[in-house]
Amino acid sequence: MKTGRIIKLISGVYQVEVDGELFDTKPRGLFRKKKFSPLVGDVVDFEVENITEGYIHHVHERTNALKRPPVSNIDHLIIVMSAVEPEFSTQLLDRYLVIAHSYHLRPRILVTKKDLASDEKIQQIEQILDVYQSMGYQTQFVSMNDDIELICNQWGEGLAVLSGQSGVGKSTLLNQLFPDLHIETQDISQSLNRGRHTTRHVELYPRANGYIADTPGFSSLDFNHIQKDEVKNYFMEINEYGDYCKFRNCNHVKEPHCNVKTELENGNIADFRYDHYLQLYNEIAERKERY
Ligand SMILES: Nc1nc2c(ncn2[C@@H]2O[C@H](COP(=O)(O)OP(=O)(O)O)[C@@H](O)[C@H]2O)c(=O)[nH]1
Ligand SMILES: [Mg+2]
Ligand SMILES: [Zn+2]
Repeated sequence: MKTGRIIKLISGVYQVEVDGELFDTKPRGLFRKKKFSPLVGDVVDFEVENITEGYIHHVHERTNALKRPPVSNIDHLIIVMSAVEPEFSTQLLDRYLVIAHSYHLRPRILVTKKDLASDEKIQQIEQILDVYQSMGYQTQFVSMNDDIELICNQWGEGLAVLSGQSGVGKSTLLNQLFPDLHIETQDISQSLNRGRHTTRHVELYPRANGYIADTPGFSSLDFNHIQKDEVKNYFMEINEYGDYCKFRNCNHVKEPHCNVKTELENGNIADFRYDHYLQLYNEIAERKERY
């Protein structure tokens, strides 16, 4: 028996890496009966059949698992946003952050295409990133010609997953790290009109201190698993200031003696953050009424 990590799935075959060696493995029939499927990212025990093949017997307990994209045991979720093309949006960023926190992932923020942004735009984004840093997020603002390896080494050990809208430069980043891969990148015009046919497979690539994965991102920014009363927990500063509200279950909307409202007035919570919180809270509250 050997133990390794699933790095990709192609037509029912799980490729498992063990210290640089690759094995094509299949789950035993038992898994199919239990309707349990291994995920890319899983650590598995498998029985070696021959020099390159094997059967998966056991999947180790996961620290986390995403359905879309299907990947498990993520150590660093890198939310990739571009400065321009597509335009940087704190609204979109906040939605990615909420999803990440809802899966108990601690995200980092990486902004690309600094080289394409005007000085004014750069300054504006840097100010916004300061706001996120003050909440405790690690942020990076990069250009194509920066030392990507250095940037990626700051992420620490383990599996780093790049997630973000299409066209922000995820594949470009991977190509810079692994010039031999020739991962397909897209023109902006193409990526924005992308059909539903695009394969959404996840693949892990080894990096200096772990793995890195390119993913299509959380495909639909789906909030169905989140209840309206949970949203406040996924805005880090609102969550912290909310501890001092009069009511423990305060949603910081119209409740009296709300500390979040006080801190908003004092300028300790950015207006745009509170606005995005309220928007999402209301969207989810309305969604519930339809049931
Ligand atoms: N100028 C510039 N272009 C970039 C940068 N990063 C990505 N691009 C371009 O943006 C387009 C989309 O990139 P791609 O890697 O396919 O994005 P993905 O959909 O996130 O994988 C491509 O045409 C890239 O060449 C960058 O930092 N600077
Ligand atoms: Mg891509
Ligand atoms: Zn409150």
